[in-house]
Amino acid sequence: MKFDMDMKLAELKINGFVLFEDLLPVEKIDRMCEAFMVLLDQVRERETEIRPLEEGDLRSGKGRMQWPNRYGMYWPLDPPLADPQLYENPVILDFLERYWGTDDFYVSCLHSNNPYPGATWQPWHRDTVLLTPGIGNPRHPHFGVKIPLVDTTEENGSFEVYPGTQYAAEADYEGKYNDILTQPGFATNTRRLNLKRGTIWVQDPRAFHRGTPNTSDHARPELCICYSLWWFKIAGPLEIHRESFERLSERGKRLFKHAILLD
Ligand SMILES: O=C(O)CCC(=O)C(=O)O
Repeated sequence: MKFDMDMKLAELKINGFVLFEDLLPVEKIDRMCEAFMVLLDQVRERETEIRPLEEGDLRSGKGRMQWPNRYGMYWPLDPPLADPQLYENPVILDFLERYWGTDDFYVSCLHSNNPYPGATWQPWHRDTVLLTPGIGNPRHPHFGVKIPLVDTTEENGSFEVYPGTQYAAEADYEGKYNDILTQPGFATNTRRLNLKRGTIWVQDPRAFHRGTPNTSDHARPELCICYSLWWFKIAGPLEIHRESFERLSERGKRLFKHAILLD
């Protein structure tokens, strides 16, 4: 599969997100979705109240309700999700290497965002603190690589992003973006990411975004693999099973070098 990488880099730098369509076979995604939904449904049955942190065992679903009918879950690097086409995808690794100018980066989370029917609007937010107040930093050290497990639509709660806002760096606005953007008459220019499964997309976590209502009859599961430059640390744990680590390629082992190994 050929992509114009210079153009893709420009899209990420200018828009704060970039899509790589038809990167994964749909049949593979469907198999992953089936296995993933078993865990996610267990989390949904168990977690009936909003919680601040994911709870539970990776093998039976480590997750939480984060917003009404919207669940976050860490996923295990076990078959069929332990697939190098996800975490060691040559197109995505090549892309990140070009963006950062180094291959010294690692996987810092295996998480997922999953609105079920009944999920409502999230507030506009960014997923990171402002590292450089007053300066739109041209190189962010951390990205979310996202893999929708179903086609995402206006009905099932496709992701909404406000392109270009990754460079907004006004310290006084930080934490107040939802209030600012939802004022009557405030001019916005936003985009819904209605995606075919098989797409992998890269999200600059600084760009303003929000989850949208799921009015369909099915969940909208989406995997997130975080990649961080060697010096950047995030708060959440990255846990994988020791046998999953041992099955990894040399590159895979370098990518997961900071993972906590569970016996
Ligand atoms: O995946 C989505 O629809 C939005 C998720 C999100 O932005 C979040 O939970 O912080």
